[in-house]
Amino acid sequence: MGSHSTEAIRGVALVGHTGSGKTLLAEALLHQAKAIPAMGTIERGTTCCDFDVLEKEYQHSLRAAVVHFETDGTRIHLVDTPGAPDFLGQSIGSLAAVDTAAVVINAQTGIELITTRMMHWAESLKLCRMIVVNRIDGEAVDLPALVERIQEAFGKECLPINLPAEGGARVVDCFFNPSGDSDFSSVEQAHSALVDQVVEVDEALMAVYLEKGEISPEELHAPFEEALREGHLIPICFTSAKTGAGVKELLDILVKLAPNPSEGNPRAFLRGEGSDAEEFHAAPDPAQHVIGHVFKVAVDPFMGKLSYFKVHQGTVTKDSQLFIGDGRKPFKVAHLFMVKGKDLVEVPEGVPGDICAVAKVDEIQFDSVLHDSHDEDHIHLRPLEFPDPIFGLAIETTKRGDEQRLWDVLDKLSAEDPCIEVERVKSTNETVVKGLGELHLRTLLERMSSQYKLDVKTHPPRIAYRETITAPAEGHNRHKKQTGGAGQFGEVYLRIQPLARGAGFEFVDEVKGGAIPGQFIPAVEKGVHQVLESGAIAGYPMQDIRVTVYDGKSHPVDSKEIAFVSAGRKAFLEAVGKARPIVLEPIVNISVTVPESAMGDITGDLSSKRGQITGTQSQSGGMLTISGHVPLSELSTYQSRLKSVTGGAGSYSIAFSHYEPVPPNVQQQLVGQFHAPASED
Ligand SMILES: Nc1nc2c(ncn2[C@@H]2O[C@H](COP(=O)(O)OP(=O)(O)OP(=O)(O)O)[C@@H](O)[C@H]2O)c(=O)[nH]1
Ligand SMILES: [Mg+2]
Repeated sequence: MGSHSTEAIRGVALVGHTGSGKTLLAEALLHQAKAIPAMGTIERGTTCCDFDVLEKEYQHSLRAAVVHFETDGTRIHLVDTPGAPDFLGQSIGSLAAVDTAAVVINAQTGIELITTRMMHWAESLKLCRMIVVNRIDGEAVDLPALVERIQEAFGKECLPINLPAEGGARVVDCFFNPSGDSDFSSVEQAHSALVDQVVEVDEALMAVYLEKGEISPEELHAPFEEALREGHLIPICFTSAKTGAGVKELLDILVKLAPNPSEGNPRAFLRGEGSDAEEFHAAPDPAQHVIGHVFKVAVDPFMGKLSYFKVHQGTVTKDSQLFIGDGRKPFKVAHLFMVKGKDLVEVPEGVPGDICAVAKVDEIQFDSVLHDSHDEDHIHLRPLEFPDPIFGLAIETTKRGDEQRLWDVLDKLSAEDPCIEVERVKSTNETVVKGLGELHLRTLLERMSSQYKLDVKTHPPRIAYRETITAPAEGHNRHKKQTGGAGQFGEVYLRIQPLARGAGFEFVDEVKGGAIPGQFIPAVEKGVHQVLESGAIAGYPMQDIRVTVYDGKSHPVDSKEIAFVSAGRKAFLEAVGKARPIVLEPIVNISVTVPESAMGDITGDLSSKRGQITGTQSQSGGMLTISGHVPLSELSTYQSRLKSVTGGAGSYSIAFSHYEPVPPNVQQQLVGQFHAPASED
């Protein structure tokens, strides 16, 4: 592979709803560029990008795949991303590695949930965007209507750059050589709409255009790039990955019009930490220090850890010594690769715009910055916004002794996916894995068993209930034990009162005249804490309580720590029993985005789940976001419920809001299930 200048590199991510044909389109582009001898198919599991065993089985992309190829003296790095909502972590992560987001739309199903979300994500990252309407060979597709809907949803700056002809068997170019007939609006009209839009970014050119009435494609190049950069133009092109219609033209557009890394908007980095951090942009200059950003890590069964990074600045070679983030010790690259699906091709260097990989460097993490000078310590990519992992499963090993391995494997798997979180929940004593949906976690479990041979069982996580009191009360206990020689003696009087929700716990010592000697006060507090942690009525931690110890008695010989711990615990338990204790449950803020037509069903359903609606907001593309709060315990099957109500078009996110008392029947049930631990004295 020859070396390339940055100007001859393109970085493009294929993003969009599942089933729009991104993976097959990548295959068609590779074939068109003669990078593969024949096209594979999704059905036979022979594509370059869906190479993983599970991807072949599911016939869907589950991870981002990178391929590179050369055509017309240009090197194209293409990232094929998963479109299923459960696997968006890697898709969003991939946006950091490219200059162009090609949002692929299925001509038959039109604008879908992930189409809209990807258009917005790409816009917020200031990527140049283009829309590829794929599957135009399908039956009964109404492309003129689809173009109208695209313009309604994403603006008039979405303009066809080519148009389907002969019933979708081929496409005609509307930019370079606008001539011939298309299946719908006139090619000339499409051409002038494009030129009108492009010249709007350049007043001088606009004047020339108005005077001469025509402008050459060469003169349009710079303003075209500017229009793309500013989001003033979003070209629409048409393809069939299956028949090959429009594929050559798409490749041409990528070579001739997609921005090279110095023409796109550079990704924003931050130097420094917290609010002092300063934003800066890497310079796509091969002569400067290296700045690379890791947008994907994967554990390959043969190669070990593979880290994929985009070179944003400088030149990486096999001799480069690179630092990882703020780490002091550099690693030597030794083998530098470019990626083609599952194959790695060793290359001598990577320049700005290249996507490269290094193997077996365990310290590299997703989102690490690689650089070759301590001047570049403390820099990070401006954080990307990922959807919150809200679907949790408690997970445990089936074999005793496997616990540490479970943690190691979870560590590895969560490192590959920014939308997997692993949490040790102390209050429920569970290891909870959280992801974006049921399918997301199912594939994680399958990898655990196939790749790591670890057997686990799962169940829905317990809800983190809390206990508190609603009235002030007093408690007293005298602990007295005489066993043979030395005895145990301690006596405690205390008061408890409820605090504001969320205030936590306060312990006040008001003992006068040494009725309880100072050294035993911590023992009393310890006894109280034992109850706070294990709960008094239903087995959940207690909160929002003030405990004031105000009197007691001690014995010069028999008073011991253990006696005051016990007396403190029992006095507190007695007081709680009189203080009208209740169980609290977590309430979450929820926002549900659904097609407008589903609004009634969704609000009705949330109300039946003890939820409260606080607002609704219209979104583009006929979608609506409904906000409110609802008890977390009511949402255990919400994902599948939402899927069935909206046919898969709905999505939701939740975030903890506050605690509220559970209804009396739930309290009764929780208290009934609780077996208080037997007291040991
Ligand atoms: N008729 C027709 N079928 C297509 C075309 N492109 C893709 N397909 C088929 O559509 C299905 C989905 O294609 P994929 O390439 O896997 O779609 P994807 O966008 O990668 O889907 P995810 O990986 O789930 O996000 C497969 O059965 C493809 O063979 C096309 O242009 N025409
Ligand atoms: Mg795919």
